[in-house]
Amino acid sequence: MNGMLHEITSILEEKNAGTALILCHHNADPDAVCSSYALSKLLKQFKPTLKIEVASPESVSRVSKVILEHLHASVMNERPDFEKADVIFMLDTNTTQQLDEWGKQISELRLPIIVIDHHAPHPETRKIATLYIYREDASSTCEIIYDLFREAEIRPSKDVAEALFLGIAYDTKHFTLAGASTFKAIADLVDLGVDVQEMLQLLSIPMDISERIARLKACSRMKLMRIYGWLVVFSHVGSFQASAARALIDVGANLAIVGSEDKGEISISMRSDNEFYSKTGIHLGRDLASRLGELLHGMGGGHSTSAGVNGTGDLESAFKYTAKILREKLKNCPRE
Ligand SMILES: [Mn+2]
Repeated sequence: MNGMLHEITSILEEKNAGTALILCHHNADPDAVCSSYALSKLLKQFKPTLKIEVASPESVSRVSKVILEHLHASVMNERPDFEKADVIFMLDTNTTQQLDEWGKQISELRLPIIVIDHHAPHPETRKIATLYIYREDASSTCEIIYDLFREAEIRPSKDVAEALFLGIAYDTKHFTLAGASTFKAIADLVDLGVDVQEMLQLLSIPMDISERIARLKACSRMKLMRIYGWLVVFSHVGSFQASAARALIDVGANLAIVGSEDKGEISISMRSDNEFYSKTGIHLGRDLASRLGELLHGMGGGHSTSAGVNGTGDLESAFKYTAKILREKLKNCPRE
């Protein structure tokens, strides 16, 4: 991972870049907006004249809005002027589908695309990327950006340290998923003046009514299957699929698959508990989401216990196919 920053700055120099565009996935979460914020500050250190715009299709998430207000920063939601950009960054985003229609547009441009991410790389994204900075062991994209600061031997300002802290805290579910390298980074960030309690307070905004309703509906519509002893649940909601899937895991499922279908467009979120992953070895991103993505003529990917799929078709067939894959895979690892 040495020299990652050098590779980025070489591309900027080679293109004599005047304008850089940083894109994050739709409904951008704190890791996406905070890593974009920190990266833009880092790039400015190398080239103060560089114009940088951060954009995300649709809106950023509710908690991201609170954070942006705290940082006095903004993320554009209108389509950026791709034609004026010299280089495009994709942060915390492993498929172009997560950029909605912008994804197709940027893959048709002949611009260098630099991807910085901690989700399992998607082959299509690899194809369009000029440079792909990926670390699966990183807790978050913010942790990768923090490493870029260290590589540059640049001390992050307090606001950048706060942003990096927030992205890491969010993606590690308040550090329950953090490993040793993450805690070391956090200790450094605290030394830079981050007030931990103040930052955690920013992240804990009450859930809004529509998300609560989506979670409750997901529970009431849930279909429970026992596959070789594993509790697998399927459900559907119009929005907040990821939140609903998390809720179903909290309720007691080993694996939760929650979809939405709108005029043939399908989007599915899946979550599993740690026991499911450690005992079955089923990696949701690689073993389920990407296969389902192919079936739905779309894309799927993600982490071991958290993944998503976008595509076209009908939800019922998608769920049937998922159950079929699971029956094949779980045959050899029943739950005692
Ligand atoms: Mn992330």
